[in-house]
Order: sequence, then C-alpha cells, then structure tokens
Amino acid sequence: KKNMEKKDINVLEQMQNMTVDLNSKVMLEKAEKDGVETMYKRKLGYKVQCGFGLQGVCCRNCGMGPCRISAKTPRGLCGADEHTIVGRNFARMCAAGTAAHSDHARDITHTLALTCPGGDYQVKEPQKLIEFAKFMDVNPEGKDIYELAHEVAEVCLMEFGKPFGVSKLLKRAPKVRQELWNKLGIEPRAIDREIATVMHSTHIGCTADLDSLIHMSMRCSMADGWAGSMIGTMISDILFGTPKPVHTEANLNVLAGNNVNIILHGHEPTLSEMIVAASELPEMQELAKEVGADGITLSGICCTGNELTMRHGVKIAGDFHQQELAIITGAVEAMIVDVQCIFPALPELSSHYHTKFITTSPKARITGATHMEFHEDTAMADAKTIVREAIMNFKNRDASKVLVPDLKSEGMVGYAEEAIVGQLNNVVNTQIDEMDTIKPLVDVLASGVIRGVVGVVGCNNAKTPSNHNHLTIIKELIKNDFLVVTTGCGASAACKNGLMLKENAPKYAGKGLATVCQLVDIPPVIHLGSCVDNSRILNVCSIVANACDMDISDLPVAGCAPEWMSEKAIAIGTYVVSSGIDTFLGVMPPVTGSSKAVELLCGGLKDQVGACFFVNEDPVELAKMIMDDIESKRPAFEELY
Ligand code: XCC
Ligand code: SF4
Repeated sequence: KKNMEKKDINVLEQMQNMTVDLNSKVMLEKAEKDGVETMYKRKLGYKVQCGFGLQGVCCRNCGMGPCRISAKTPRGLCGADEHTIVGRNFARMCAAGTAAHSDHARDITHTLALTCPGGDYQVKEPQKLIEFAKFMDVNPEGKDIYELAHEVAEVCLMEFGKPFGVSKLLKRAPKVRQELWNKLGIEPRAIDREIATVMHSTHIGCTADLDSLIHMSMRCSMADGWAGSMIGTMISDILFGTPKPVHTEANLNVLAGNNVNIILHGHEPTLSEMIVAASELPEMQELAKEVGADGITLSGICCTGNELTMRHGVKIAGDFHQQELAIITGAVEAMIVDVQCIFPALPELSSHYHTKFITTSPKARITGATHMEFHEDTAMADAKTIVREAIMNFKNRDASKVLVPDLKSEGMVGYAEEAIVGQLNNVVNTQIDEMDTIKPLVDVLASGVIRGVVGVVGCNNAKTPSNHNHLTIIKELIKNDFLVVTTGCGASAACKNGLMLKENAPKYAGKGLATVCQLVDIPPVIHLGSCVDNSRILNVCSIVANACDMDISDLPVAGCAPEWMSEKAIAIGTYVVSSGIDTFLGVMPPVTGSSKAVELLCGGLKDQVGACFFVNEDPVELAKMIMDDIESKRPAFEELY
C-alpha cells in the first residue's frame, strides 16, 4: 500500500511539473482525488511519441500508405522522398490553419450581412464601416449604413471565392512589400482557392518539389493573415465595437463566489457577444437570484475569452491547458463552446460534475455534449435559451465537490491598433494614417528607449510546461526594454501573471520601457486580442513601415510563438514570415525529417521574403536570439529613419 501511495504522489508530481501555473497545480491534485483524467494524465501515457510523426516523414496521403521514411525505406511507395512528404505535410497544416481562421471570418461576415436596425446584430462602428467600405472600393455615398453593411459583407464574401484577382487587403502593406509578393508570386487569390490549391497539390501524384510546396504554403497562409483574419478582425470591430483599454481579471479564481458560472470557450464572438447581452438582461439576473445565486459570472477560455475581455472586460478563466481544470473546480454551471481548441475530453469530464457542456456549432459537434445549436438569425432567442439552461443548473452545484483555487491577477486589456498608436499619442481612438499620429511610437523606437516590439503569441503545448516558455520569454524581453504585444493563450498567460498591470511596469520592465509605460499609461505587455487579431500586428507594422517609408522587414520587430500547438499557429507563423517578420518558435514543427525543409524555413526564406523561422526549445536562449536579431536590425533602421 505504501508503494502504491508513493506511486500516486509521483504521478501527481509529474503532472504538476508540466505546468508553472499554481492554480493548475492545485486543480491537478483535485483531479487525482476526484478520480478524473486530464491532458496532463494522458500525457504521462505518451512517454514516447511517434518519431516519424515528430519529424514529419509519415505520409498517409494515399491508400498505399502510410509510408514512413527511414534509412531502410528512403522513399514512399510512389517514390516520394522525405522532402516531398515533409513539404506536403507542412502545406496541409497551413491549409488547415487558414481554413479555420478564414471560416471563422466567413461566419462573422455573414453576420454583417444579417445586420438591421433594431436587430440582434447591429453596426456598432459606422465610421469604421465607412472607412473600410472605401478601402474595399465600395462607395458609401448616399447609402444607408445598413445598405452599406450588406454591400461590404458581400464584397468581403467574394474574397473567399472570387474567380479573378488577388486579396484586396494586400494594399494595406507597404508598396515595396506588395511588389515583392507580386514578384515571388505569393499574393493570395481567393481564400478558398488557396486552401483548395494546397489540398489538390498535395494529393498523391501532384507537387513533389519542396520549394514549390513551401511557396504554396506561404501563399495560402497569406490568405489567412492578409484576407481571412484581417476581414475577421475588421468586421468584428464593426459589429461589436473596436476594443478600448479595459480592466479585467484572470485565472481560475474568477470562478469563486456564489454566482452562476458560465464559461465561454472557443473562438467566434458572434455567439459569445449574444450570451453577454442575454446574461445582462434583468430577467436573467432575476432568474439567477431566484435559483439562489448572487448573480451571473461570465468568463472566457481561449480566444472567445480574449474577444470578450477586450470588448467587455469579461474575466479570463484560463487558457487552452486550463479548460479541463476549470470544470474540475466543480463551480461551473455551463461551459458553452463554439469552434476550435475544444478538447473532446470535456463531455466525459463534465459528467463527473454538474457542469453542462454545451456545443453550439454544427461545425464542432462532440459526442456526449448537450447540443444547442446557435443560429445568427435567431441569435438573442438562442442565447437566452442557453443562458437559462445554465442558470437552472445552479441548483445542481454540489458544494462538497467545489474547490476554486485562490489565485487571480488583474490587468488592462483591449488595445486595438487605435489604442496602441493613440495612447502613445495620448489620444485614444484616433485616425491612424497620419505621420503625426504615428510619430511618438516611431520616436521611442528610433531613439532606442524601446529596443523593439515583439509579438509573443499563441497556444500552450504539452511539449513544454504550460506557460513556462511564454512567461520566461516575455519577462526576458520586457526586462531588456522590448515592448511585448500578445494575443491568444499567450495573452492569457501574461494577464494571469500580472504582466498586464501598469503598476507592475517598474517591477518587470527595463528602465526605458518602464518610463514609456508610465508616460503614456500602458502596461509593459499589451493585450492585442485573439489569434485572428494577429492581423492587427500586420496592420500596425504596415502603418509604421508606411509612415517611415520602409519595408516591414526593416522594422525592429519580431514574432514569437513559444508554445505553439495548432495548425492555425503554423499558418500564422508562415504569414508573419512572408510579411517580412522573423518568427521564433519554442517548439520544433514536424519538419526535421527533411534537411532541405529546415534549411529553407530556417534560413533560405530570408533571401526571398527578408525573414525566416528560428527554433530553440530553451526559452532563455530563444529570448536572446530574438533580442540579438532585433538589435542587428537597429543600426539600419535608425539610419533609415
Ligand atoms: Fe487555441 Fe485561439 Fe492556440 Fe489558444 S492560442 S490554443 S489556437 S485558443 Ni490562438
Ligand atoms: Fe506512400 Fe506516396 Fe501514398 Fe504518401 S502518397 S502514402 S508516400 S504512396
């Protein structure tokens, strides 16, 4: 029995070592006591992962396979070598990521087409719509705002399938960059076409040339960054409002208290915005009181959480790796999900507690879930039904099963392009195409008070202790006067650890950065939104580069995904590199089986697009690489400026 107990402790310790989040450690202990399984437990069963998969040299693209490249079998049955197989697998990751982000954008665009005066969805930002309409060559003159909204929606929907031409949004980029893309042939055409082209070309017997596969990976990913994601972000702002700096709280302790807890998990703001509105209705607040709760607490996980915290200050319950742990608190009445990053483990896990696990999208149904389909045309009615279901579940909360861990942090979130640039100029929400407006940002960069700007973004990955790489890298960077902007689960990690508190700037930031933070009243780590909002980074870089008459690759900026895991992250990394921004990964993508792929992605691309990937699994070393890279760009940048 003693040995048995020892073994159990060992298991718990091993799991706890897989995260640096103190709340998560507490919840893992509760998981063991409750006898429920989490990703951390399952990971222990995966001591050895498939070497072929890790290297990207397993091909299942036809029924003669799977073919796996090894010293004894250097080619697949069709003769495909390791370079072809790695390249095809990489391209398919980019296509899947592009599909996910862009299909999200498609739904948002359809929602814009449904807007009407007094309807569930309305145009919150008419001015932004008008500006965007002009940009998309839609004449706003003489048109009612809803007429215009519908026309813009249609033009944007055409970006998904138009038969001719390239993405209209490319013209946001500096001229030199546009010309480079044109010369290289990586201007994305219709979004769906780029995805289809990759799927076609990676079918058996099509492209078997690594350069060409990486080339089409880039063009497809460009359709994500410079079309799908950019449209998604723009229209989300038009529909739901441009985010403005707002206070929030983060980590599992936001679930504490006697409120009905509703967690929104997934990605699209269409449903979650409606849930926010529904839960604020007096009838829902009263119903919550009737069932014995003090009120309703909404909180978010993953990018839905980021969208809501940016626009409403909705609390952040946790990140990707905490989705199971949130349920294990026993304090969640309902977890409502839409699409992407939702563990299929959640329905079974929820069955051990009173939590209702509710899927809402026909695109992401999960066996064992309560499916309450959400339709944009009956949005408010659907949202009310779902919220009511959550409230009525409060009576089933079992106090003996509740344990909400103690920690949470506060932070300021909600910095859209307008806020970043505006705040530095001391005006929030200004028009940002004038050099005077952008000048303060460029000045602090050029003078070297801030050494550079780094986007530290993306997921949690079980290959690294949760949040460890994010926090290590972010802290290293701000300590050395690099401003960090962040999205996705990286943003959650930063917020959970107090890095988005202005008051903490002197504690974590170097002298230059801390001074800037104090002067313009910003935190040292800036919450820029969800992963689709990485398009905001492209936008800010373009504004700065245009204002300075430079290319994006001339700027002292870098991208970093310290714990990336999703195919979306690979698409993001690839469009960021294609846009001229060096991108640093803390986890190796499955490409090491091809020496040519590694050489190209981590070097050769530099000659083509002025940027490439860098990989280092040691976060301190990776941070150093980022800083050295930016410093090496500074002299030329200062001279150009
Ligand atoms: Fe998913 Fe977007 Fe990654 Fe987090 S960061 S794990 S993709 S939720 Ni986007
Ligand atoms: Fe094997 Fe070629 Fe078929 Fe891939 S496409 S499974 S390498 S035969």
